[in-house]
Amino acid sequence: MKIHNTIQTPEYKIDLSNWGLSGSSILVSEKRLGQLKGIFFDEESFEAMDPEQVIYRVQVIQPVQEGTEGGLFFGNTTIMPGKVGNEFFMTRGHLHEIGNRAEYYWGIIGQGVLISKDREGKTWAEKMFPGSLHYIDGYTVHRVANIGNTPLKFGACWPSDAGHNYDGIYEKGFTVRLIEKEGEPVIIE
Ligand code: M6P
Ligand code: ZN
Repeated sequence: MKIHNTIQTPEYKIDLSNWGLSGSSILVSEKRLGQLKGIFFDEESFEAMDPEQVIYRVQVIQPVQEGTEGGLFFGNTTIMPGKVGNEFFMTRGHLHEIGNRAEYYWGIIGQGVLISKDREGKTWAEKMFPGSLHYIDGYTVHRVANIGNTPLKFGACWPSDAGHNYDGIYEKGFTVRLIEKEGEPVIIE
């Protein structure tokens, strides 16, 4: 609440040791393995795993309603360490519903890789680590994999009208995957 001419306590806080968020309207969600069907390549290994296993958690501050033009959302995602077959746990990945909307990601805890794909179908990847900062241009599919043995936490800030489009992930898929080969993360087509 805004009270005229007073110095107030801010509505939201970040715990700077782990970027955990607190405040009035923070949404928390969890993605379990069973909700990520069709995302991982090795379906046999997928079926053999516990579908209730939590793969990642998301915290988001939504000061305005989703879809509001001009607002900003601020959040973080924690991906557990692990693999399905030899493919690292990762977010589902998405495009923005309003294609030209961009986003920032940054590494907070752990080791990861941001995998991107642009409109022309060109794919590339960037290392994520505490302090890494990533500008994700509009019209770019983005997904993050945890390549370490500990949880990976990354921050995100994006326009409140960007929206999430997951269709492209299933239709055409990512043309690249991040797997472990001889103990090292590698990208395969
Ligand atoms: C980041 C942001 C969110 C996104 C979340 C999980 O926190 O980009 O918008 O929802 O990661 O990613 P996804 O929706 O692809 O599973
Ligand atoms: Zn996004």
